[in-house]
Amino acid sequence: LIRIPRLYPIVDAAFFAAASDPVSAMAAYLRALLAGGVTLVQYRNKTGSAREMLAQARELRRLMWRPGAEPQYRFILNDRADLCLAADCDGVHVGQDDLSPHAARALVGPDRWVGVSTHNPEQVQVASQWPVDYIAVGPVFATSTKANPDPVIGLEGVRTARALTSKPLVAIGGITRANCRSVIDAGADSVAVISDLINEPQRSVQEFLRLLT
Ligand code: TZP
Ligand code: MG
Repeated sequence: LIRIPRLYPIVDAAFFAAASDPVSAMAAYLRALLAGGVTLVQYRNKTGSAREMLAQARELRRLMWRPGAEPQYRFILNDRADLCLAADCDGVHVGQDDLSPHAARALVGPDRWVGVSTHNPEQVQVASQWPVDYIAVGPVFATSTKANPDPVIGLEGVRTARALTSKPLVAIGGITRANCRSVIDAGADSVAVISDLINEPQRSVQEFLRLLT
């Protein structure tokens, strides 16, 4: 069983698309997250080409490179196990429509992390039997970050998921500094956050970490 940090920020390329140099903007953002104390990050890009995604992942991955650091720093790629290998990331996060966790595991090997998104108790139960390092559940609260989100599961959905698996549980969707404590108290091991870190990333990370530890 892995040990997962309490805060799991996601760098979503969509929030940086309007910048004159999106890669530099994302790099500055990632540096600020790291300065705040983050050790686990996911890179998400729902619109870029594979080529673009690989180039950006490589660039950001470099900033997470902390050999020998304890706890280990990990850079996880959303959706694409193939690009996870190509950019030598530390893991891949797959959804219900990406490569199956089994196929992702076969590609990335035993040491990298494989995470999976689930949206209801049945999916949690099934994922619990899969070769994944953690299970994400959500959306916990309403979110405008994800296109066509599944129905909100609420804190009750987190409690239900907790009862169904002993794997590390990551909660996602609409999680903010105002509600993150309740999500951990409902049984999540970690909270994945996109929008509530965007303004003042370093300071926001520090506030999250203070609330969650
Ligand atoms: N999956 C479920 S909700 C979500 C994803 C990727 C978006 C989370 O973003 P935010 O801004 O933290 O609600
Ligand atoms: Mg996906």
